[in-house]
Amino acid sequence: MTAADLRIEHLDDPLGIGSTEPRLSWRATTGQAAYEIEIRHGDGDIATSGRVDSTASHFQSWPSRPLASRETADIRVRLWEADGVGPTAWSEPLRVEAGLLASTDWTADWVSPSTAASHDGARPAYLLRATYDVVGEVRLARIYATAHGVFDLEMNGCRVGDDVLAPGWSSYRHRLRYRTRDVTSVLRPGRNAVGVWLADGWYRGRLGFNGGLWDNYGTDVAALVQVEVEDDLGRRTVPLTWSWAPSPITATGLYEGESHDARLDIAHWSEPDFDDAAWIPASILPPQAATGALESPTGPPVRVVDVLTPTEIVTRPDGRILIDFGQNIAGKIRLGVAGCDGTPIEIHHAEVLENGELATRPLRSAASVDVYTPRGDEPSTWTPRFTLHGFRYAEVRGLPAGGTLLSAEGLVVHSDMTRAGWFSTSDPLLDRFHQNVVWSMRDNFVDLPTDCPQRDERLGWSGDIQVFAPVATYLYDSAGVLQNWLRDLASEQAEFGSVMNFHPWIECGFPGDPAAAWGDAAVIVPWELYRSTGDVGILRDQFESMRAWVEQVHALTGQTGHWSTGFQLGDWLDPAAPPDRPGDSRTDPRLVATAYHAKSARLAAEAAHLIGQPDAAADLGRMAERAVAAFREHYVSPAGLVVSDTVTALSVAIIFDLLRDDAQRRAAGARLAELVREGDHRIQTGFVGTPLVCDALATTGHADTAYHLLLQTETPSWLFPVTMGATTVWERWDSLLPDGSVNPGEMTSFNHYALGAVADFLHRVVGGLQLVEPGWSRVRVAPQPGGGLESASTAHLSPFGLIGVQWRRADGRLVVEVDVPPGVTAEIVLPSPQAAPIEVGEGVHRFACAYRPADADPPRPRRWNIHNPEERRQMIEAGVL
Ligand code: RAM
Repeated sequence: MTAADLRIEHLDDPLGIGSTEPRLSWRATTGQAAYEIEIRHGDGDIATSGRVDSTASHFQSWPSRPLASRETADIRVRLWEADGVGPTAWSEPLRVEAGLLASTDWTADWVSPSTAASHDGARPAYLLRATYDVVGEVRLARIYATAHGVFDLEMNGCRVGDDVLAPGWSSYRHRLRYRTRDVTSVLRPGRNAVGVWLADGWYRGRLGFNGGLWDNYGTDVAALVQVEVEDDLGRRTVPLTWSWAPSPITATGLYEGESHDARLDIAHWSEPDFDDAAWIPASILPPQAATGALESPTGPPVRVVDVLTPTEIVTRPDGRILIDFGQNIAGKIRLGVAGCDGTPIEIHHAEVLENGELATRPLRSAASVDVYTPRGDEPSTWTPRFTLHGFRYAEVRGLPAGGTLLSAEGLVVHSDMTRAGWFSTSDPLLDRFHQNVVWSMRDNFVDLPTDCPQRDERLGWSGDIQVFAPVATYLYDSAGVLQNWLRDLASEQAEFGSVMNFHPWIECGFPGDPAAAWGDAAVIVPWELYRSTGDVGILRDQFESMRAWVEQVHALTGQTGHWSTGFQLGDWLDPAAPPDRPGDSRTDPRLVATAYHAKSARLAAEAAHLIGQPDAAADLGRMAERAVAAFREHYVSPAGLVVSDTVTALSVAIIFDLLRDDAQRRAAGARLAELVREGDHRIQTGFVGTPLVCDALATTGHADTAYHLLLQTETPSWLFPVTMGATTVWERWDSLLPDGSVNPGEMTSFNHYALGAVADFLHRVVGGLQLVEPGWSRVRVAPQPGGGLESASTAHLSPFGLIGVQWRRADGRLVVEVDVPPGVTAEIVLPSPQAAPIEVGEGVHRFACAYRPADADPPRPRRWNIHNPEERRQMIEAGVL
């Protein structure tokens, strides 16, 4: 037995951390009864926790003095087993190093090549360079860097780090993240050079819809780069004098795309002996131009995490080359060309084709066109540096006669999170749907959780992540990314006096009014993070924000609990709403608002209780009671019918536990099943009802109806897009209409994760893996097979290790296999009335029970599955394709 996978906070990178007393986690490879943590400080000081009799192995407090800025420490852990065996050998040490923790640690200047720019289109990127001397041997070198804009670093001609679009997007008025890099091995005795590529990015580039806004955070682009070395003169910050020059990137914007003229490339520009006599001195920004607090990141950087090769390349008669990457991604293309003559080559992007051409209308004003001008005819490879597109197809235009496309790759770009959740079944359509959910999450976790990655939007919409959070935390270790976003939410909530409908907030014409389901992200996202990680610290950090939101809504209800006035987004994108009025749902938005108020007040009360604030818990608890009473008074009939009489209204009442008793629940469940059947098992819900309906059916005894809805392939349904060739989750149920044309709505994305929130049902009910104790120390394995599925499996990489469940049907029996890591207890509840619940611990366990599918309805005719080669062939034969 050992302590493995030592970790601090929610970080994968222990260099440049932002906390002085980071909490420690590890995984015990067998049962742990006690532990000891040892901290060996860089100056030789050693502290230990002593033996602590505890099975806890996550977020344990720092047992030593606080770290100072730049200080290193080696952490080791050893364990004792339950029967007194121990201590084990010490774990491998984890070296942590603090970043710059106080604003006074920053002595470098903010330097800028451009303090104002015109608004007539995407602006260029700039190069900045400086040199410095190192005396004697270099023992250590660090760069601490960030920017107003987006930046890449170079040192002595080498790229430093592999992050993309650093420092990412945060609410820069409040918080700006910096990165710490170890450059010890890059430095040489004598003269060294540091270089920066710098462009507008989110800071100064165009953001938002309705034409968007420029200069959102300032009119400048600037870099803050502090280089510290330890050489024969000791540890010191080297003085840097910066100059700048225009870069070969003549225009670049996140929405617009990037233009790079390789004839303007400057060889060796970040090397020490480069002649920069013609470069222009950079301006030094006055101290008041600096943005909000400089912070170390809470999560991983954005990187190129995958490289796709095309599934098809077609050259058209007019010379345009259409490339299909077979997968809708957030990213960029990497091209290899040769035989060119200095003519610009354009690369256009789109998520789908319409009549064989790129469908670019859904991009709205995000042109997404890159332009690469090679130097000449020698082979060259290029990828844009500071832009990002949401695309599956790219079209290369303008390759000159004699030019050759040597290669084309799709670079997948997003926050480099660890994968943590898997799901598959015997049904290829359902599996492809789940893969689409995973892809939509990846494509929309480019530093912050966004609605979409392609059009002139890509904003941190709170409602979308609120409904998707349980899936996001299951599929990936997304705590670091979401913690960062929640800090922005809390800062801006304090600034504006309300949770906004997206964060970071920009004023591009959308109402900033509080709206249910969107503002409730302030409570529900931290709550879901707490559940998935077991980290009460997240609740502690976010509690003021959680409470402020609930109190704000309580005041809006006039202390009645009934939220009946003001702006609401309601059950957004109900399929019954006309394409140009996505908020016109069948469900009363006041019902949705009151239900969410009850849910958030209850969760906030529980959070208050968990962090030891009993008075706040009592207050919030009273608000919750009032909201529940108001919901019942206004929307629930004594017999259990729910006003609006819609799928969403009933689902909300059942899942948010707003009904009075079992009789009401039974009646609501029966009515819900009836509505779903009357609706021909097609979707009747928007953002609010969609994540809930299957659960609401299953928990009231209508799992068969849930399966029919889940496996429906006619539109609107989850699987209709799959049959149409979708590789991500669409914003609308029919973003592509059945005839293959693009939905006329001006808001038509092919990559929104919100409606994929039903994947939570797939993991918990179809796969059968349910979290019982926050942090996964206790789970319930309770698969509910159905829908004709022969088998299903799901797995989650919990803080204790991988938990897996798989089941299959065989000869009238159901066989369930469960994989339980040390530290986790699993209750097994087989879907058979005879089977009593069983409790198991670590190990691989196998169970079986008699099982006959209860599904009485005849199997439904299905649409073609474009992903299945055989069905694809049949489609071609039938003239469908
Ligand atoms: C759209 C977004 C998002 C949704 C809002 C209300 O513009 O794409 O998905 O949350 O509207």
